[in-house]
Amino acid sequence: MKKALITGITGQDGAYLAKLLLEKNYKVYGLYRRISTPNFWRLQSLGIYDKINLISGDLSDLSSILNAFKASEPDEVYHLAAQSFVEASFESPLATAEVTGLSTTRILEAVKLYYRDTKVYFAGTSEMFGSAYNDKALNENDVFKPMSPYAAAKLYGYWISRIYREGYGLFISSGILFNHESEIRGLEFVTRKIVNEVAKIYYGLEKKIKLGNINAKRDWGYAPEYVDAMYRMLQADKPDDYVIATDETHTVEEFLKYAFDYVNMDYHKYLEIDKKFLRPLDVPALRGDYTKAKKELQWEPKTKFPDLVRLMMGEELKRWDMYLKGEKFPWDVPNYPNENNLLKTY
Ligand code: NDP
Ligand code: GDR
Repeated sequence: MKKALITGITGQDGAYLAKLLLEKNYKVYGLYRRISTPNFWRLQSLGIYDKINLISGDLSDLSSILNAFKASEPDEVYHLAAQSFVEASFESPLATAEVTGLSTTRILEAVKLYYRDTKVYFAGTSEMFGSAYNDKALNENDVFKPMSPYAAAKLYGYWISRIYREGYGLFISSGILFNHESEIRGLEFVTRKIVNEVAKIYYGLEKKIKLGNINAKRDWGYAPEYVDAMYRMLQADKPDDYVIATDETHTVEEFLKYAFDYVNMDYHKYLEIDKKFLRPLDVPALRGDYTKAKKELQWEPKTKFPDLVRLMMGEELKRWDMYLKGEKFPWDVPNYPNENNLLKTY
């Protein structure tokens, strides 16, 4: 039985990846950080919470990482944990550099020093391209021109991963993943924010939706398909970097329109532009060329933009309908780590 260690197990991708690896009969270990309100709702809502071996620790703490390696002895490490919200990186640039950037080196040092046969996936991002997009879909050879502390930190992680791969001969692959969304996406990201607000407006619980730059264009895919690409990268014969995307780009305004269309409402009546949601710098447009992943990993996206909006809207309306009937949201269910799946590392 193969063993995988996932950092960021409580996040969107961590949860979907854990599910995928369990289906492939892996023993799955997850590094999570202790926070005042436990955050295992995604693992619970996917029905896999009791099947994960949880290890408590923080990415900024080298001991946590070494302990997680020791407790799991992993064949594969999927390094997904990060301060992943671009906007927050302008508010906390140093913490972002530490967690999103430098922590990657902690993971790589653990591999270089003690676990040289362990394969590593690094979660790179289309944000690293920043302002490089010029109407041509971006591929692995395009230049990086990051536009946020988050993107700069990820670019550091990307390059240090390449340096350890080439310098020390380690199996380290980076995905350059474009935006991917789902029903369990964090509420602060614009797609989930939109479907959540539209559902509330539909049920009469809210009157307006406030957004920032609605002209920004993104290449939005469906998260469960993207974690499959991560898995494929670590099954390949050799480590490499891959763009994972849909090769389509849409504005935030289009996403908003499709979401309101789903409930037969006109978005113009509810939209308010609020400067509070503008960033000091914002990547204007992104579109990715996944040709290499298609050729070498036999990976391609399946869910198209309108279906993505439909999937997310459908689930969001269901949740608010449950709420109105007095039932709890998935994330309101208390879910403390229990003795059965919590590993002690000391
Ligand atoms: P999420 O924000 O949903 O999850 C981030 C995870 O990192 C959470 O589990 C979070 O824990 C954990 N984490 C944050 N800080 C620390 C820390 N100091 N120590 C330990 N764990 C920590 O992100 P996604 O699942 O959407 O993304 C996964 C990765 O892929 C991230 O690195 C992201 O930057 C990158 N990425 C995402 C894309 C997307 O569109 N989703 C596109 C390209 C790259 P907690 O739950 O406690 O907050
Ligand atoms: P992004 O995602 O920054 O692309 O990073 P986000 O959904 O936050 O923003 C997308 C675009 O929408 C614009 N926008 C708003 N964004 C938010 N969050 N809230 C708003 O109210 C709003 N109004 C307009 C933003 O300005 C931006 O242009 C995501 C994260 O998952 C990263 O971790 C990942 O690396 C990249 O995708 C690829």
